[in-house]
Amino acid sequence: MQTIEETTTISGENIFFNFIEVPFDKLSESGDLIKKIKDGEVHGFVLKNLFTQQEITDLLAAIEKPLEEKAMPTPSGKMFPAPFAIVTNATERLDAYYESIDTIHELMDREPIVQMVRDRIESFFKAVGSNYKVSVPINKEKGLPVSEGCFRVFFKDKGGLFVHCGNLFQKQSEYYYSLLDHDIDMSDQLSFFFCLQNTEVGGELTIYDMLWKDVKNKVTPDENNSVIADTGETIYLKDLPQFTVKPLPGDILVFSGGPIWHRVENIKGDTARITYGGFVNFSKDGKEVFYWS
Ligand SMILES: O=C(O)CCC(=O)C(=O)O
Repeated sequence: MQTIEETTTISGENIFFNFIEVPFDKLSESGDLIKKIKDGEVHGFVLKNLFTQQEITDLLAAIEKPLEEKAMPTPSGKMFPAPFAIVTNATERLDAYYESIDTIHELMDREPIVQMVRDRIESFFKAVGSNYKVSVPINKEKGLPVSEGCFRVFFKDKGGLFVHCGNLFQKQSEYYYSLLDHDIDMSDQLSFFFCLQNTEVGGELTIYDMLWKDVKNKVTPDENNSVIADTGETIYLKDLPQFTVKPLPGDILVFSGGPIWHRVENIKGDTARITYGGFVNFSKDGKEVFYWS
């Protein structure tokens, strides 16, 4: 049986998708959770305490200055390293993306706790899967792996992260995705992130009862109240069944963020919300797992 503390991250009157919480010591009994997400048996899971509170404290201390000095500003906060969204089909954008990746790798060389994030995420994907080969896709243009993850900071009253789904990101970043080597099955990518710091109020991840197969458009990329169904109908988010997920510091969430529309709620507390995450999918033969950001 789950304890009360362990059930507080997924909230709502009706949890209409199969989102579950997994205590860390039950991970090995839970089967191949990422395959279960891909197959639609599970839609998301929060693995509790992938990182200890001490590790999170040390990590926050180690990234404080780099986040101040090296992160890329975004409309609602900042990101480090720069996300793939900056890679439009201009060579200098790809160079900027790689400069930012170099910066975080230099930080990892200096700060073992930041390198630990990279190692832990890799072993996490090995442990949740069925002993897959786990790697980061190679960018064909550069012959180098792309970024393996990204710190995301959201500030108070900047709107959070506007409603989206991973499949929309793929459409918006077609060029970046076209440069990925390997036989990756890009359909319905998964999302992952772990929480380093929650804000006092707000910042939940809202999951909508709305799928890419029915809805593929918004009026503008930063529209945050409505989407446009394939029928042409405007759908208002306030009218949709929805629930929230708020992983606690140290917890990691993996979910079917490719097809399921979701958003990060506006940050209403003074403390910034900080996560680290990226995206995941399988090779076409289903034998390998790739993750990137
Ligand atoms: O890191 C976050 O909180 C944002 C997660 C998200 O929206 C996504 O993975 O698509």
